[in-house]
Amino acid sequence: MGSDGGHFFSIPPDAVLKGVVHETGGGVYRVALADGRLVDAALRGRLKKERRTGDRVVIGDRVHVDSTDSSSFTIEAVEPRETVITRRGSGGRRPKVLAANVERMVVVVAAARPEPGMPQIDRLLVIAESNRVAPVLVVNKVDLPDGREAVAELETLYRGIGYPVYTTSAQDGTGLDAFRAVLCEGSSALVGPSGVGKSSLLNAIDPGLGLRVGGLSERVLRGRHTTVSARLVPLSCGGLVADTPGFGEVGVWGVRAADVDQCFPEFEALGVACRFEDCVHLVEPDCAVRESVESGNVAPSRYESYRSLMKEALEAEDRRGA
Ligand SMILES: Nc1nc2c(ncn2[C@@H]2O[C@H](COP(=O)(O)OP(=O)(O)O)[C@@H](O)[C@H]2O)c(=O)[nH]1
Ligand SMILES: [Mg+2]
Ligand SMILES: [Zn+2]
Repeated sequence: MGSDGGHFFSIPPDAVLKGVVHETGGGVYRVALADGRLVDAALRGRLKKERRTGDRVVIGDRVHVDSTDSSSFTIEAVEPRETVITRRGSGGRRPKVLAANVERMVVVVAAARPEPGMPQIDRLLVIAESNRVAPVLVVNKVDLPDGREAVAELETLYRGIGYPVYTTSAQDGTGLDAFRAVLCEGSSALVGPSGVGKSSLLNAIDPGLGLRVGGLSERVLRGRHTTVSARLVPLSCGGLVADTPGFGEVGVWGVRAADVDQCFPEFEALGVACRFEDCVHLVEPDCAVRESVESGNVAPSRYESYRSLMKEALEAEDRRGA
């Protein structure tokens, strides 16, 4: 299951400044130092090498910074990560770590415009489950009358499984107090398709942020800083929110076929009841999961998501000859 496989660098004794990476892009790392300063740092050579082999320094990383003079900073070491959010990179052969040390993943969809897609929600929830980051579902734009059915359906399905579901409208303020309380606690990664209102929600919760809404993304509008990949936005209430782009094609990384069912909590509850202990719930006789789909206790959309992820995991294992 998702782990970052020994991400540890020895810490030199003369590195005195500690901080958290808030923004990355173009080889520059913006670090919020423990003393309150926000500085731009470069990577020490051997970390650069690590970076080329795919294990990048990402937002949320806790780093040790050395300062040769008061205006030039170098990241000397990265502390072991408590959590990572990893997805499959483009091409599908490599993992892409989006953020480190984030406590929860907030999956944001819209009640309508754009219409919510359950396969996409399920994939994002599986990314959270497999990385052991607490999942939260937000259904925004509940002010839209054409989204009413979808809101009821999503609430019933995902609350039934046990996920926390928040219904919000950045437009009329519905549900914002409850959602604010979530974001103000610790650190969260906000993920979901573009246009669902992620920036609008952050602005509504913290008007001081002034994030761009609609159309062009922050990244495009910031012109020459187009390589900015992600950033951590500090809220005035104390929470940290990772604004992560690149969740268009949602690929899951690092879940073995035999473990996919562990990312579906409602199957886990039934798992012991299958006839075979190693049942993967596809064609086996006396499978409690398939029987629960038949009897209506497991949603067909969830089982479809499971089958689709199983297919991908099995194909990936075939490619690697596992
Ligand atoms: N009706 C309605 N529109 C919203 C709501 N939240 C955002 N929008 C609109 O949806 C569009 C996309 O919003 P944006 O915050 O940029 O979405 P993002 O791409 O997820 O960051 C904008 O036109 C917003 O004005 C909402 O709660 N209700
Ligand atoms: Mg946005
Ligand atoms: Zn089974």
